[in-house]
Amino acid sequence: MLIKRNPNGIDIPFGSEITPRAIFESRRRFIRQLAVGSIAGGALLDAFAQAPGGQKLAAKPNPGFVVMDKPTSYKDATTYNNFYEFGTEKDDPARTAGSLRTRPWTIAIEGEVRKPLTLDIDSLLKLAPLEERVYRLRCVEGWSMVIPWIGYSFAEIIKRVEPTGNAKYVEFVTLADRKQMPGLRSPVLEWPYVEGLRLDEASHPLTLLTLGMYGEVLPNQNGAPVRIVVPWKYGFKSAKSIVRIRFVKDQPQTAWSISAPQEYGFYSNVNPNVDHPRWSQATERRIGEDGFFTRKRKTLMFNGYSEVASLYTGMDLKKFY
Ligand SMILES: Nc1nc2c(c(=O)[nH]1)N[C@H]1C(S)=C(S)[C@@H](COP(=O)(O)O)O[C@H]1N2
Ligand SMILES: [Mo]
Repeated sequence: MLIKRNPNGIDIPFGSEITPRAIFESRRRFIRQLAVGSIAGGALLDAFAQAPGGQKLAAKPNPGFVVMDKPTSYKDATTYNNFYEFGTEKDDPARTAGSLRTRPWTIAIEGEVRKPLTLDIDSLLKLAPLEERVYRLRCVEGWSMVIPWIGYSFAEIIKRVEPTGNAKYVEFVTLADRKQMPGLRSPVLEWPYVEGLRLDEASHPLTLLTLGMYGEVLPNQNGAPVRIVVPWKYGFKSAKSIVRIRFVKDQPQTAWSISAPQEYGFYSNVNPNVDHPRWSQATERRIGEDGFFTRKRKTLMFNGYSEVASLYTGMDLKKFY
């Protein structure tokens, strides 16, 4: 992965200052509106305004899973993407992912489970109540976004398939179809794109089985019709357009760690104190904040999701990067 530095890169420290009252107040208003479910009247309005009438997807806002940062605009979130199956430039997926057929779509959930499941997308949509959650997404390249996702905890799936005692990890496998995905012609990664989590990470309530964003079904370039979102890890752990989920005994070989094991570890927790071998991870550029006085934000430990820290007690996070 290449890193592009903000050409305006004026470093203004963020996060250490006292939050200005006006911002604080508007954040509180935002939370209150989420809590009462009047999402269209909230601060998300800006972000939603540009959504071009994709298929609507109703979901109940879950105020327990909402970051207070202003959501990224729909336009930025759908035109600045990493989805190498559709090309390696940020604007490639928006241009080329129209060829992805998202229906019919089945997802097989198998491996070390008592009750394997093969579900079509409609069954997946009905498996558990859909929630709206606003998460930060931090790419390993040094930029971030804030996205209102729709889905439910992956734990809902785990509950239903009943993992056996041998299940220690979960592997997520993306579709790999040369007819639909022009990027597969390039050997930039080994296909299919595979990602993985430890079973306890996959079971954490933050881990979101994701079916929509901004009030609609997922756009193709964002991983339609179903992806995973793991907000405390670098974005590449959040595999898109998943066709197979396997519960396994051994730690999965993942696409990025096969391509560059010294650079992309299995864990890949967001961590400002562990630099990528080729760049610092201490700060990030929030997409959409590109004014002359752009302020670089401080990257937060676990991307701000400190509740996951107990998953890693006793582990050296420099070693298990
Ligand atoms: N199948 C697949 N999933 C993927 C990728 C990819 O190339 N292929 N890129 C990852 C990376 S590097 C990031 S940062 C996020 C970007 O998600 P977004 O485009 O929805 O913001 O998707 C992740 N999931
Ligand atoms: Mo990324």
